[in-house]
Amino acid sequence: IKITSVPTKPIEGQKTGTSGLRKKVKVFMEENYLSNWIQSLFNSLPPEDYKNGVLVLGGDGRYFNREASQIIIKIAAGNGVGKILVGRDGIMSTPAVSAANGGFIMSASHNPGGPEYDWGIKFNYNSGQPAPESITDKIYGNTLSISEIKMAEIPDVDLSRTGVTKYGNFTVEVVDPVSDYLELMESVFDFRLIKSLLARSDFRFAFDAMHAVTGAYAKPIFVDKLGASPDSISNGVPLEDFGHGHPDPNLTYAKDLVNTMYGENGPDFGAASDGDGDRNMILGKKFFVTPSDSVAIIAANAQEAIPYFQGGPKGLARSMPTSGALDRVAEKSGLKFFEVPTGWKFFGNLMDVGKLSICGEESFGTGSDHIREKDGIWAVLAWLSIIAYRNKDKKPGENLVSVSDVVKQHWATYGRNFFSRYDYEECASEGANKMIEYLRGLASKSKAGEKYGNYVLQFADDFSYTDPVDGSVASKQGVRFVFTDGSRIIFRLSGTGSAGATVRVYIEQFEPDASKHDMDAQVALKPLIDLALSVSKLKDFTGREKPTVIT
Ligand code: VG1
Ligand code: CO
Repeated sequence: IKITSVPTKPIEGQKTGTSGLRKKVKVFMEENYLSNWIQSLFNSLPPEDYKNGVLVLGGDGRYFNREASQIIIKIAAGNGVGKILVGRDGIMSTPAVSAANGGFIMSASHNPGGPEYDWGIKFNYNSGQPAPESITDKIYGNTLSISEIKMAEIPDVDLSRTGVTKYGNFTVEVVDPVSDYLELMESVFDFRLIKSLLARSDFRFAFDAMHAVTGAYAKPIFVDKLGASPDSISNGVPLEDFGHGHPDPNLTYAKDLVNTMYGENGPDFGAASDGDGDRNMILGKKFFVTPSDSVAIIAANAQEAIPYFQGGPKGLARSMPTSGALDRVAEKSGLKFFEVPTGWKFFGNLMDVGKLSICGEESFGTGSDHIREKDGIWAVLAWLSIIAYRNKDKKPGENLVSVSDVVKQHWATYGRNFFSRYDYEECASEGANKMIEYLRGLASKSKAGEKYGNYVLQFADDFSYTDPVDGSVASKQGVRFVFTDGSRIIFRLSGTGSAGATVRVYIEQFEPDASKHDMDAQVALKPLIDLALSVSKLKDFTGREKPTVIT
């Protein structure tokens, strides 16, 4: 094939955040913006990593993915990649790309899409894990010195039909995005067990794909394979603008599902996933499972309910701001436990060396070492497995063990970690940065034993993590104030936004007393939330009275 060298100039600001590069789509559509980043990526990898190799290309179906697919394919061919595996119509979820050993994912995840909104790209490599900072830093460096893009002169590839097309030494294969992933799920879970639950007339299931990528997976997996009724799937067709929605599965943005689950005579089990299919929200009848509880409960029940874990999980891990519910499971079952910075890329190394099986983040991310990304559908199947296992001997007419029963029993055994996150989206960057600097200063001067309202400080710091496998250090990962009763308040800035700064405040308090477990989290945490707001002077720094999203 003929390769053209396209001259280009560096473009500012192409630094990847917590999970890939994210900007307004208009920015990505500017001349050479996407091409520069893709070429810089190839410039950052040793040629033997990709020359004549296979890369996967997936995406969540958002606006601009069609054009972007063609650009990425041509640059990959221009740099000597041997083969590109593309999901039909450019659709393949983040977990499915990770399962296929990695490549590119065209998605800004939970950020909205469409001509006025966001676009993004993630790069996963080796065992399918998100590129570590050592690589993303190199890519950023190369975006500042790039001068040419290597483009193969091939026609646009028809992505609407599966099949193989060859251009000289370069091959494009358009694949069904579901089949391999479904096979993996069948090897992890007992599908017959789940099927028996979904077949019951006294159990109703609801899944909201939010017009995002899991729309392509929900019908083949839940309906065709597992026998759920077709009308249990809502918003099941991926759309370029997610039907004007914000594909973020939480109590604010997954409103329709929340209303259904909290309405009269609602389903027994509800779930939703985000833009690229790596997040999940789990709901019971009039009941919300916090993601921090969800991962702890999956970990505590995995061995009996999920065949993949029949030898017991190897180790457990969570991101730093995620509640300590998982810590208690690890402690009780004597499992190795790790606390890593926010973002899935920190789990992969631990999995690769066999120290970690189940992990999660408070941000609706749950997963295991079956792949190297968080996995929304996996989490739903894990919960269905737990509910199915608990009810497998129940006769028709007997009361089923519900989602809320499972959670409440867990709290009774382990205690409850009340948890909430306040997000202040699109704040002015200057004020937000100043607030974090102020808190950093405060934390470094603070001493154990100091009084903060009714709380006594155990320690305060800016979280830093040394990877036990490769020794790499990630610093400035969030300012935390940890009190002697285990309560925590944590502050960090989001690394996934496309405009201004998003301040995240995480609040957690442990409650061993079962008589208090039914309290509303917002009520139970009120004193600690007030303390967090006053300690940080958040109102003064950001001018914000109220958070944009509470989870
Ligand atoms: C957020 C979450 C983080 C998650 C990341 C990617 O990052 O807090 O836990 O891993 O999004 O999620 P930040 O920096 O905005 O807080 V997603 O579904 O890309 O893919
Ligand atoms: Co996502």
